[in-house]
Amino acid sequence: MHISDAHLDEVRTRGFTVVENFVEPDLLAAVREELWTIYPKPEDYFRDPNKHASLVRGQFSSIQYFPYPGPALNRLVIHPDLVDAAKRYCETPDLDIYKIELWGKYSGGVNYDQPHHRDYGGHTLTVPKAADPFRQMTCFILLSDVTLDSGPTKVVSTEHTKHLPVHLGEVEPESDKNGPFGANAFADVEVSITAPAGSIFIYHPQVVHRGSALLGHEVSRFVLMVDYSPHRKRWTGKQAWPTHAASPFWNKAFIPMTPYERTLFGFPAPNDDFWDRQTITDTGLRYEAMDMSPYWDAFHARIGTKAAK
Ligand SMILES: O=C(O)CCC(=O)C(=O)O
Ligand SMILES: [Fe+2]
Repeated sequence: MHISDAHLDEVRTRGFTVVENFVEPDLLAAVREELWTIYPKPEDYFRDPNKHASLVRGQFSSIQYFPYPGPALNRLVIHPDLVDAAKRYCETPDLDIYKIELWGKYSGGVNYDQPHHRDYGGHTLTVPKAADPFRQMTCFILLSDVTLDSGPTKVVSTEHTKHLPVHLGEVEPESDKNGPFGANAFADVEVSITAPAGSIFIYHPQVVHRGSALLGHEVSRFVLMVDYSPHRKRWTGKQAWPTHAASPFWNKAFIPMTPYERTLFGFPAPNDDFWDRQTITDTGLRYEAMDMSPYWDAFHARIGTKAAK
């Protein structure tokens, strides 16, 4: 579903927004089917949690990085409406996807409560620039219904935090149980992000928030986290895609993308002067099934020649 300008303005003015029904029902169903090739179905998990102890050893133990085994999750990270929203939020088509994580949480094992914190410490080497309207855009796509019982993210509107120095609040969420703001800070004003599966929660990495405990009996929560930013800020980022290109799923995820979608991962656009006869030929050998014609066409247009028939 299209993400309106009003929703993006909310991210700018109060730090976050929630758009329900963001993922179409068919795609959501396909994504959920794929989830069970990665995580145990909740009923299977709760039949014998000991069998899956590695998933709940720590808060972050179950996180899985892009790319994924099936096509639906891999498409969801570049959903056209998400890319469109990122273009409008960042006011440029020149974007990076700088983090993709899938996170399944199951109740009963680990306590997912976190202190209030800001995420930016792991998203930039500097501090966020207050005057920069083109911020990093961090998103949680909810893949299961999130209720008060199933560990909603708790968020604090920036109106309650804007007087606090920007450096305050950058912590590893697990490392300091009280957090930099003190115990129970913002308890009265935090908002629980409860929403049905298929919703998207968008915020930015300066926003104070926390993960919360899964309070219900035998409940679970699944989210896909996808973060976008304007390209070329070398001090920002989180994951280096060449590392993930070693995954057995990389080719399946990457080859079907359009040339523009590949640029979101740092791949050179067809008109980039990286491309010459050698690089187009050899990249085509590396990615055997990739259609290299857009790269050839742009190359020939650049040097003023016709493609060989
Ligand atoms: O899982 C959540 O709801 C939030 C987690 C979080 O804020 C974090 O790990 O930085
Ligand atoms: Fe966080």
